Amino acid sequence: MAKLPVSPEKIIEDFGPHLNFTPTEGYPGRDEPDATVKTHCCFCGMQCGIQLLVKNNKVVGFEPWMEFPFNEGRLCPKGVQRYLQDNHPDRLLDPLERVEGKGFKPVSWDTALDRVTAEIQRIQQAYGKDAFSILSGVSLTNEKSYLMGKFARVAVKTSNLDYNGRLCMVSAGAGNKKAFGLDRTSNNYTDLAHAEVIIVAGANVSETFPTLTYWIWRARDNGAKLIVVDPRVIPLARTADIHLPIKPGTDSALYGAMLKYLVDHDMLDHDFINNHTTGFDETIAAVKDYTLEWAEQVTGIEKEKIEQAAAMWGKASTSFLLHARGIEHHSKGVENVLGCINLVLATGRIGRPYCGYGTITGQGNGQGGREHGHKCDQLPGNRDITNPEHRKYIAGVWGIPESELPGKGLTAYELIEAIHRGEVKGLLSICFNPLVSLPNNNYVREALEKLEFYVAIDFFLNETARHADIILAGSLHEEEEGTVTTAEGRVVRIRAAVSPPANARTDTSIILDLAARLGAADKFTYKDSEAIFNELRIASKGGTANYYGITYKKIEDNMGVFWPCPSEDHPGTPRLWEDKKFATPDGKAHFNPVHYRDPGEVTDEEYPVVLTTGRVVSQYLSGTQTRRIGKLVGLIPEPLLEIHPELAMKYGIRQREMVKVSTRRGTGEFPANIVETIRKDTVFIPYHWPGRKSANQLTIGTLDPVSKIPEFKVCACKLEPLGVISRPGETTAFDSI
Ligand SMILES: Nc1nc2c(c(=O)[nH]1)N[C@H]1C(S)=C(S)[C@@H](COP(=O)(O)OP(=O)(O)OC[C@H]3O[C@@H](n4cnc5c(=O)[nH]c(N)nc54)[C@H](O)[C@@H]3O)O[C@H]1N2
Ligand SMILES: Nc1nc2c(c(=O)[nH]1)N[C@H]1C(S)=C(S)[C@@H](COP(=O)(O)OP(=O)(O)OC[C@H]3O[C@@H](n4cnc5c(=O)[nH]c(N)nc54)[C@H](O)[C@@H]3O)O[C@H]1N2
Ligand code: SF4
Ligand SMILES: [Mo]
Repeated sequence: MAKLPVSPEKIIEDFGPHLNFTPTEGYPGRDEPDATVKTHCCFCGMQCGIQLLVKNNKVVGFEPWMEFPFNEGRLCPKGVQRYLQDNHPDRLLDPLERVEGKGFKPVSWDTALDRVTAEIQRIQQAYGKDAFSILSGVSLTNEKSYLMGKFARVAVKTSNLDYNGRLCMVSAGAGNKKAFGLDRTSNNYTDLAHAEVIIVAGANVSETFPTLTYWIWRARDNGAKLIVVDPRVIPLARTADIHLPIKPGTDSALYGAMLKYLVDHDMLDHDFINNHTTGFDETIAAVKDYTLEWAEQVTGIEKEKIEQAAAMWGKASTSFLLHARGIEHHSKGVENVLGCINLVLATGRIGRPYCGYGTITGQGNGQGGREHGHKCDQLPGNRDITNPEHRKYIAGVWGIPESELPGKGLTAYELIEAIHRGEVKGLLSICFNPLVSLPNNNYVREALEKLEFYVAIDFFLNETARHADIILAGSLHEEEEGTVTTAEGRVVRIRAAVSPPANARTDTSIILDLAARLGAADKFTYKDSEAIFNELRIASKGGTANYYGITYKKIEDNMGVFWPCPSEDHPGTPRLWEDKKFATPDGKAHFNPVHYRDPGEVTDEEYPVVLTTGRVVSQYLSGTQTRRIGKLVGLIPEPLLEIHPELAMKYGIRQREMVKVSTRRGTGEFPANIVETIRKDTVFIPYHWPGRKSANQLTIGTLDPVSKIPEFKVCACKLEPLGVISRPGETTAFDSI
């Protein structure tokens, strides 16, 4: 049975070499590169600066970019291997067409794009404009995100466009807009270094944002106290002052009880509450019965620990509260987020140096991509598609009558439901692998089989694209110019280090070509990515996510610019609300009452164990990219079922024994990893694998009523040992779906 490593040395042993990468002169045997290109990692929202080494139009290696202010050269295991996805033998080099029963054959771009155009037109003529849908993704740059929003509304003229951020940041986005009127982390991460108390709730920072750990360690060096809320003793929790091992799905009870403690002990910033907020009285009324005893019973955390955490938070003079998907992937994700924000507002620790709050954005361009219009309810600048003023402004920028701008469409999982109902008949996906990433994926597969036409744009043949009629060979991050916005809100430059190989094309040129074929050429006349960005600047002007003052040159000169940046002479805004003028209509920050309620599915006699899902350090999302990089596969070749020794003993499960895990949606088989670092009533499975290794065979499609995020973090399961010990390597990471 695995022992709990406790010493900081152990953590450094586990993750240190990757966190403190030392620049090298070059690799033995590597030719002198033709060029060194300063750009950013293609993976998570940290968007670490990196230099790619280029030889003969191929990325052949990397060097740290020591000057980039956030990561100062540090990279994680994915960052140091990311260059290996370039030149991969699986790279799509031609458009492909399905040959029924025989797989795919390469076709010319004209054949592929003509077929896509004809199918969009056929489906829309037969069933209406909204019968053709689009799913997009936020590994795409700001330029491409903006382009997809405009393409859907102006060229395809459908309201049914949504994106993979719907599985990621939307609960935080909705909570942030309700409370602050604006959706961005309040301070840049260097402010963490001087916070007295840091709460990290539902974020496995050491594995999912490894380079951010550095700033938490800086704070620890300066004496900061650390509180971690997670059902598992994640690496960050091993050295925390307080670890709150919460029962999945009960966060809002914890934050409610902590708020009541602050009120009962008058640990409040009355001046801030009175002058800069609304809704305090209703909010404390909602938690009046949330005693420590009640919270202990609901959350499974000892009441003394809750009390200690509340007191530690209440006494601090500076603090940072960070959360990620652990509290957001819930049918009450927005309520959990609001519960955290209430703690921040009650103590008035926002809009000041070293006092911050924020969700840690997940995907590479999760921040910028959620601002510029490929959400079904949103227009660029984080405008609202149902607001007449916002519609009028964007219709003006796009040169169409407002009446022609489609309205609000369906969210990602609701689109799958609409396909089942026969209302949606066609799909274009770009940068999204829903068959692996959406919950209840047997149901998703059935939907894909019902589509009359499906086209995917990707550089690898992902599991969903295997169901496509046409696949368009698109481009990698390092093959197009553009910008992304980091989790801090810093807009940075992505450089085209190389051009797409063989007959692959840039995503942008594919979309522009399709727009022209659909008869909208005059609305899509950009000569390059910078021209798209310059239109985005105008479209975002006056919105809450205001990029108007940001130019490519300004980004390059400053290694990034923080939005909001309303004019070209404005320096950008690393720290928000220092003037205490929040972005809400009344200029105040809003408390929101949160009443505790249960998750969508709770355990019972038949399904007695809580199942939660998430990530491991070496794999990224649906794994399309990282399951193709040998060294990353080698680190963690397959998903393991994390289970506590007592629970394992109850079922007679042995280390590495295959365990059948069943829920009301499906069944999977996973080798057990018996660890003391997880609650005794909960099991954890990472979700990066497809087919019978997929955690999403098991998860539930319950959605948050406001954000429509799926409840990936909690459902009920049962366990059955299969009597077979798994030997790593016997099963492959590419089992098809
Ligand atoms: N290595 C790696 N890094 C990544 C990614 C990746 O795929 N791989 N993806 C990126 C993206 S898009 C995202 S969104 C982020 C996600 O980053 P995180 O949110 O940090 O990742 P997860 O593993 O999904 O979940 C975080 C933690 O939530 C805990 N948890 C589960 N249920 C609950 C609950 O009910 N309450 C609380 N408080 N905690 C709970 C889990 O035990 C887990 O440790 O990571 C980004 N970085
Ligand atoms: N059970 C469970 N499920 C989850 C989660 C969980 O915690 N648990 N987390 C959810 C979260 S937070 C997220 S963000 C989603 C992510 O889910 P997805 O968005 O489906 O995951 P990706 O692997 O990013 O899929 C993106 C696809 O885009 C392609 N791609 C990447 N960059 C580009 C590009 O620049 N151009 C083009 N054309 N294609 C590109 C990749 O090759 C890949 O095939 O998964 C969600 N699903
Ligand atoms: S922390 Fe994120 S952005 Fe930085 S190297 Fe790792 S995956 Fe890339
Ligand atoms: Mo995400």
